[in-house]
Amino acid sequence: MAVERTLSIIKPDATRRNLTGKINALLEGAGLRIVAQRRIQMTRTQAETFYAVHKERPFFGSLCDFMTSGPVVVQVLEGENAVAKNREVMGATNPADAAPGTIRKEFAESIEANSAHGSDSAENAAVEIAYFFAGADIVG
Ligand code: RTP
Ligand code: MG
Repeated sequence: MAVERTLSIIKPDATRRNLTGKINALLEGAGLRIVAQRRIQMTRTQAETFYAVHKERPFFGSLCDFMTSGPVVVQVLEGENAVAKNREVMGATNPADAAPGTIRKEFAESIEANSAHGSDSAENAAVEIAYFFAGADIVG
């Protein structure tokens, strides 16, 4: 498997509880390299555009409220099989279903306030990375 990049977001529930470092330690411990990182306050438009794939879902409005409720840390992770590896480290969407040692099992508050986002395919990763980062801001 070639070296890949994926987009990760540390969500507002986690930044609020000062968990950025602990989450980064789990990511780095899994062999993922943080090759770009920025703390931002997402605008409503940014959240709605980023999660547009979910716009017909009943939780869409609440999800956009949550994602704009405080700062997030957007980051590009690099490594072998990075998309799948990041999702493995994050654990299941619902923390009740997440495996021990995963970010969501250790830190998530609920199915919505679940501490981390990770791209779900290499194709979506490329789109999501370009949404937040210019090429020159990623230093591998
Ligand atoms: P993500 O996109 O954030 O990495 O999460 P995911 O792939 O594991 O889950 P996805 O189905 O893409 O859902 C995106 C985010 O929406 C919130 N959600 N709320 N209330 C609900 O039933 C519900 N379901 C999903 C979560 O914040 C989820 O991560
Ligand atoms: Mg998703």
